[in-house]
Amino acid sequence: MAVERTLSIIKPDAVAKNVVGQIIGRFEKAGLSVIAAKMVQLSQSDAEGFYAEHSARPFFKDLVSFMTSGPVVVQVLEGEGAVLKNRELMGATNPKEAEAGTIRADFAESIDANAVHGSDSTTSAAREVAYFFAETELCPRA
Ligand code: RTP
Ligand code: MG
Repeated sequence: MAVERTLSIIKPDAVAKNVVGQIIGRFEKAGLSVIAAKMVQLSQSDAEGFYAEHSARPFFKDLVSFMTSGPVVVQVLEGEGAVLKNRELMGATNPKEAEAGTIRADFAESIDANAVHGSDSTTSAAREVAYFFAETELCPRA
């Protein structure tokens, strides 16, 4: 399987719950490596630009409001099949539907406060990584 990069965000609810380390531990146990990381408070325009694909959706306002409600941890994860592997570790968008043992099943509260974001394709990952990090800020392992 090809080595990929994916953009992960630990959302404000999980930062507030103090489970950043536990979530990163799950990535590492699954063979993903953190190759860039920062904690940031997103502005409204940061969040709107990041989730631009959802701008016409009814939940967009709530999504932007939630993502700007507190600091987040933005990371680039690298590893074999990183995009799908991260999505599997995260679980379904709605924590009520997330498989047992996934990050959202264990740490998320609701479909809005759902603990983590992960790129949904290698194309999205390339855009999302570049949205937050300059190439010189990445420290590749592979
Ligand atoms: P994310 O982008 O945050 O990783 O989440 P996802 O791929 O699992 O879900 P996506 O469809 O991309 O939606 C982005 C975020 O919008 C909120 N959402 N609310 N009320 C709703 O029906 C609804 N649908 C999506 C969620 O917080 C989701 O994470
Ligand atoms: Mg998504």
